Amino acid sequence: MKPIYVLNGPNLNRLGKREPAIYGTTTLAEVEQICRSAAGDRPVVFHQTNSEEKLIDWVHEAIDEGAGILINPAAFTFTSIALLDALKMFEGPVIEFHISNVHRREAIYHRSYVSMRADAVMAGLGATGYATGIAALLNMIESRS
Ligand code: DHK
Repeated sequence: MKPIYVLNGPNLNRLGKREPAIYGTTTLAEVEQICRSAAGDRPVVFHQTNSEEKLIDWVHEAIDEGAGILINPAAFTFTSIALLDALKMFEGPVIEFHISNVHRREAIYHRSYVSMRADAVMAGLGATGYATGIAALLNMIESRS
């Protein structure tokens, strides 16, 4: 069974301590467990990086190996055409995920390149919302099979 890829961008390694009023106190390790529990029997490839290059490399790996992608690109959401170009090569479902409601924040967080490819965009559910994102991704995969 092909895995789903859960990919996380810059500064998310600091979850738990990073601006808790915005991102809560759930750590990245706890987010990983939330994702693995929500995925059930579906294998999960879970990564976080502060490097745009590494994030793109994992999208390339998903192109060849993955059934779906749930990605929190963090700040690269709003800056990276290279990440958008990589995601355009992925043929399965893509969900763009943000812990916070980016549309209620500063204007720099309002224009997403990733949304030009994403099949769905989730924002504001908090870190536990990753479980909802995983469930939605599994449904998308199932409905396409
Ligand atoms: C995470 C980040 O690091 C920010 O750059 C985004 C996103 C919001 C989140 O809410 O998960 O603007």
